[in-house]
Amino acid sequence: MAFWILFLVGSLLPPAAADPPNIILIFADDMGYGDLGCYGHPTSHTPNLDRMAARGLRFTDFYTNGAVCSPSRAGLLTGRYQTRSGVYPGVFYPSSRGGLPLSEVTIAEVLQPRGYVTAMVGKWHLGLGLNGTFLPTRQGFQHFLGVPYSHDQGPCQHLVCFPPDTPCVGTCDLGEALLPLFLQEKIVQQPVNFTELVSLYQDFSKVFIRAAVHEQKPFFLYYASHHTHYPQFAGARYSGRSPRGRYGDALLELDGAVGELLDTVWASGVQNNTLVIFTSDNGPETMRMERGGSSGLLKCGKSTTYEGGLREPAIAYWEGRIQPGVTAELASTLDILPTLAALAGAALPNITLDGSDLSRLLLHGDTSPRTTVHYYPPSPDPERGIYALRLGRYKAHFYTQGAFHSETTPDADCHVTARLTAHDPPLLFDLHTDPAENYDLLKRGVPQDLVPLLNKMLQERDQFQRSMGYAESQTDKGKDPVLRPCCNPQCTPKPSCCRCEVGGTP
Ligand code: CSN
Ligand code: MG
Repeated sequence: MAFWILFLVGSLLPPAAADPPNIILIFADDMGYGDLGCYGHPTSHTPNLDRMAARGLRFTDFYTNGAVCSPSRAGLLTGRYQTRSGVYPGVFYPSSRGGLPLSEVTIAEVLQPRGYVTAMVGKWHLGLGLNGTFLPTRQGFQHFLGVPYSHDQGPCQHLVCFPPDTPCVGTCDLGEALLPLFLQEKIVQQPVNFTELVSLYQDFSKVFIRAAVHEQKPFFLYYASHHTHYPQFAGARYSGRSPRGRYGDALLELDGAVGELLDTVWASGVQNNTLVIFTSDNGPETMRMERGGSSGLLKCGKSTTYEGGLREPAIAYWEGRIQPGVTAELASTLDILPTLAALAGAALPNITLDGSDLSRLLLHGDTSPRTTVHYYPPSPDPERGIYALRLGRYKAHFYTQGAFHSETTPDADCHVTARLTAHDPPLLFDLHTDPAENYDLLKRGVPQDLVPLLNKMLQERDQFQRSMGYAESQTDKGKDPVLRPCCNPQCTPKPSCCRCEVGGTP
């Protein structure tokens, strides 16, 4: 009886702004729409993410703003298109001069003034710079343990990968520094030991959560996993455990990590005041064949503007606050910053934002304020602008292009040999009846009844392009070998002497 009274009173409480919720934002790497058990993969084992989906809200139509890593992460953390922040074209490299400009305002910087403690663990990929100029510690994260870029951006045959004690498959980027692990702004391990990396991340995350709860401060944890980017790896606990092979084991390790984060939240008693969001940065690298991800029924993958490049699995879980279910409402990584700001009662930065507040969708099942999705290729330019536009259920492609990352599947449209092609009239798909983008509605010309829709889409595209300001490119600022991270800066010959064994581990 008392339980039910408390439950009723609890459900009548005012929105969370009065009591800022804890936030755990989990970002997977190169995971496709079809990779999770709860999105239909037959041999992926993802019990924890599936449980989170069953107890939370699972999105069918959730998008990222970038078809590759750095632009996607810039969009997630700033709520702004990569074109506005300058995180284009392509991605950052270990010795890139640029980074996410410090003038950009990240979610961590939005939440800190509301009293949040902030931490990031995992893959950053928004720049390193001279003396760590662009590290997360300079972008609002009080605590950081992780790697500043992709784990294939170094000679990966030196990494201990999978199964434990065997070198990684492939060579990755030879000539770059051995992969460094940073604690705050200091390298504590080089190269990274992948058999232990996730357990280090778990210890760090749990200590952070428990300390914040103990201090009675709201926390923001950005957990950016290296899984399931190539090369695949997993610790002893998960190696050889999945029927899906090496990709499956890496995914299983990520799923186990999610389970441990949720267990820590429950064990700390803050489950009713903690929002957990899970999604991924971009579609799968099908070029890796069975070691890459899957976009399921969607067309193509990473680096393309087909659905497989940008539509992602996404789950929002908040025990007792978000009604469990599945939603087909439109949502984007760009919406996360304004949504979290609203839930936390934090002020928005005084700059152009590209996202919408989805808090009423999450908490009350309202329709999404988002009606459009703009699809940028990895190398946007103001001449062409967006390659595709989604308006409601319809998607128009103004340009299509295959990509190296989307090689090897039977669909030739995805391959690098599918050159940049302009479409006028655009290709038009009804994503409700045809989510796989198989049947172009304008294949035989423009039917009369679709003229108003087409005009509306062209108008929306023009309006969007006019509103877009292109910042100076940060990824095109070139590289400087001096910027390559080295734990042992005085050593020679570089970069091979940059090697620090255990002892320095956190
Ligand atoms: S990404 O993957 O960082 O997850 O997007 O590891 O686009 O040239 C992408 N790229 C290395 C990568 C290079 C990556 C590129
Ligand atoms: Mg990625």
